[in-house]
Amino acid sequence: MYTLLSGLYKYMFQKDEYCILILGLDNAGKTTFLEQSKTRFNKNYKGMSLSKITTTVGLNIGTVDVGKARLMFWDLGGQEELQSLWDKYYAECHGVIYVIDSTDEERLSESKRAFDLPLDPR
Ligand SMILES: Nc1nc2c(ncn2[C@@H]2O[C@H](COP(=O)(O)OP(=O)(O)O)[C@@H](O)[C@H]2O)c(=O)[nH]1
Ligand SMILES: [Mg+2]
Repeated sequence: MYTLLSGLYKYMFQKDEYCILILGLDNAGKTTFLEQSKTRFNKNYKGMSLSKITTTVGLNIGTVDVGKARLMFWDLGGQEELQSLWDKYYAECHGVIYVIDSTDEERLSESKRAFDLPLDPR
């Protein structure tokens, strides 16, 4: 009976969890995207003022509930020395969002290189 009830409870209330990586160069707008998503989808979340977002050091994790799914966003630092860590996270994640600052034309090629990086044979 317990198994039946706990199974029913899980079916009704437990959310499927998915991990989504947010990648891109530093200053591309990754943390801003995450804050905007949290503000939009989490009812009681009072988003931090966009002007207060500073450079992400290490990993910034945010959770967003959409319907029956719980999305865990991993906002990774985009600085060059951190880019080599990106592929360590691929095995753990279900999806990747790659953020590009389309107004920063000077860094578009750098962004492409970083995007291609994990595909390089080592
Ligand atoms: N105008 C404008 N500024 C943005 C946008 N997204 C991010 N920014 C600004 O770009 C800077 C870097 O954003 P941030 O989210 O910290 O980038 P991250 O390093 O990729 O996490 C911040 O000053 C943001 O306010 C956008 O869509 N439009
Ligand atoms: Mg950031």
